[in-house]
Amino acid sequence: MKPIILISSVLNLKDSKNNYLLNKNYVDAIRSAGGIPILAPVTNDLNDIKLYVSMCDGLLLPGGEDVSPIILEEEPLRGIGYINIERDKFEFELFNEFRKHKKPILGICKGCQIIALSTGGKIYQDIFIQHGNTIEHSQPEEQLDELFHSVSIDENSKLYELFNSSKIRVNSWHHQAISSIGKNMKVTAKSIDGIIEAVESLDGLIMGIQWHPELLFKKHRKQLSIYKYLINQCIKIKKT
Ligand SMILES: [Mn+2]
Repeated sequence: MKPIILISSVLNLKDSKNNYLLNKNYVDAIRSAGGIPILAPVTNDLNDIKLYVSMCDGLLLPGGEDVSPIILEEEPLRGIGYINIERDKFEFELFNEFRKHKKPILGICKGCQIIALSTGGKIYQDIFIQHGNTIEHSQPEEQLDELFHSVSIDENSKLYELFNSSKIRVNSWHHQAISSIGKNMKVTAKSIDGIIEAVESLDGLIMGIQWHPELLFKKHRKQLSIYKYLINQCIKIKKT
């Protein structure tokens, strides 16, 4: 049976019509990689979250709003975008439950930062203010299916095994990033300015990617290997 992948889904804060929101490309990528996507709306009910986790084989934490400065215990910096603390809390609980049951997790963009914070790492609220000298990490939104900046990949990583290359080009649409990684995690890719662009857990069950492979894979097929990795890990876990 195909692995069932839970994807968190949130209210669209930009409209007042109470629509839930998830970019179709996440669903397309999970399906193309061989999984069944299930969209889960934000809840703070821990029992419901446990049920979700028991129903699903793996977790996809998608991109989204900025992490709340309340979660970070910091003051908001200039340029902060939409925040959604209910979503942040939901995704932390999802992460904890999936992790507790050793079920695979893929975090994209904001999801990558949720992974860092969930494992005891830290993030920059704004790389352009806090990191100093960076290259451009914000492509025009309508060009996110195009490759943009390069990243160097650690040869001792699952990510390297997927691309079989120590340097690839990726797209980029973020102003936050991981500043320090958490326990049992390692950095697997960086851009030339030192911004962390990918992480994975030492046990290989968690992968965090700062770029958006789901927006690239239709033109750049190799990028689907990141989603295939999640699905293959789920298949492997189910067999044991
Ligand atoms: Mn970037």
